[in-house]
Amino acid sequence: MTAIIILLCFILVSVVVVQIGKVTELTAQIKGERATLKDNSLWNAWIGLVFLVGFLVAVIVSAYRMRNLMFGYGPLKSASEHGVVLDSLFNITLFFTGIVFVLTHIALFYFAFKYRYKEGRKAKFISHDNRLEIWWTAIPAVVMAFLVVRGLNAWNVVMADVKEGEDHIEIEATGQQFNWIIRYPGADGKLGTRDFKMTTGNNQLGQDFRDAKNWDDIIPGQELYLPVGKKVRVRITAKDVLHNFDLPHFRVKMDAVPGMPTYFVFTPKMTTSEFRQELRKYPEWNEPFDVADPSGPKRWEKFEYELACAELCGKGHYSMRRVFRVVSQEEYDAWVKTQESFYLTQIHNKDGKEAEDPFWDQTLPLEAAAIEKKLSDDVKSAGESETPSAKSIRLDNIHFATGSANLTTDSKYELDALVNVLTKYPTLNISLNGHTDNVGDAAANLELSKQRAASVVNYLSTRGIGASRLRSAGFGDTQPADSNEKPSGRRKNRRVEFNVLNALPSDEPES
Ligand SMILES: [Cu+2]
Repeated sequence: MTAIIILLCFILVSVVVVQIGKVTELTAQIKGERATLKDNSLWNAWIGLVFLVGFLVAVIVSAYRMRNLMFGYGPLKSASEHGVVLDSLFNITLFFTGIVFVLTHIALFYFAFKYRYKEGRKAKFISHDNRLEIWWTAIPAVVMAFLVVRGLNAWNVVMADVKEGEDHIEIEATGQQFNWIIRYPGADGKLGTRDFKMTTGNNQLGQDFRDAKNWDDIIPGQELYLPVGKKVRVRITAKDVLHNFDLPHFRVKMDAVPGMPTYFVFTPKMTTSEFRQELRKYPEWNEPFDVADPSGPKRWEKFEYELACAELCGKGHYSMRRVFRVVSQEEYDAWVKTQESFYLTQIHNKDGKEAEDPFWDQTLPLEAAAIEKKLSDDVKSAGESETPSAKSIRLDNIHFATGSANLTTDSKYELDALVNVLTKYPTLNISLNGHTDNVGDAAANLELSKQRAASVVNYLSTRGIGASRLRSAGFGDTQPADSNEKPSGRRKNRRVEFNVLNALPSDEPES
């Protein structure tokens, strides 16, 4: 319906324009060409002047009214250190182009007015004027040189990379249709290497897990944090098409180019809550965030620093929005502690990820602390529990050479953790139980499971745990924990468990 009305209006306006044209032609014929031309040019000249004034006033008024929406003005001051340099660069450019903008418009309409048609006036043609040529080449050249030099200076300040050994954090942003994969370096402060040939459905970034720097790398969920006052270097890449890493409040904007890593270094100088307090001073930010809920939170309370993709990379482009929260160093450290390593939680020794895991069925040194914590917690709850199943604790990180009772070297992390737990609870007595899968001869399996349990007991004894506290038993394939049909089930069945034999006194030390 609306479309039909718009179409009708369009047709009617066209008819009116054609009719006005016809009437003008007729009057011209009646009054004579010359007189009409004179009338028309006087009208045009005055309309031009009125337009000039109206236009310039509108430009100034709208810029003034919209100033709080413009970066660098009102509340939207730069939240990063280098942003101030860029904002001043924009201001200086705006100053010079503003002068040119106003002057050329005045000249354009003023000359149209001054040199409107007058009877008997002849046009004067200047074929060449050296003085004019020099002026209108020299002035823009000087202004341009000034702007370009300032721009180059700003570029050198803004794009300066971190120096060798300079304190900073490096994160990585990989653009893909349609989200940003953000990677943090974990406790070692270093991002692991990537190889695009290693990209799989499970390993989206193609992280090379043979590189120990990858082991603790974090790929956080929706929430991203940065510490205030700390230099951040963002490594920027793309997996498919051009994207653009844009943090407007920090004046950070850089293309993410497939096959060509780029970077941006910036230092956030205002936390999210400080920026909110700044916005709070402006009435438009005190309006309700949700118009349907006038008593709900105000706009300033819901403000977040946004990461956008500033490249039209496809139809889901808008959905690449992410939020960065800038907080104090302490809050940032606390957040990092809650984040788990992508490799350890998603790939390492996880069912079905064997192809991606170069350390399959092995335990890594950085797992030791978590293993000990889990063992200690399990023993504590086993000591408190009455149910027999809770008394049995599986040792996930103890491995043997195939078909033998020889412990692999990486088993020491969990064995040492067990030694520490047994030392922590001096009254704790345990029984170690070996189990196998059902591959091969049952009698041989039974024997192997006994030897394996004994080999764990042997290790614990050599580390100073009294023999009276330890028992061992083997059950072969008689007590499977899972089906023996699949490799993953058989893997679960090959195991050493221990049973907590006595209740722990309630005055045992807290962890
Ligand atoms: Cu994009």
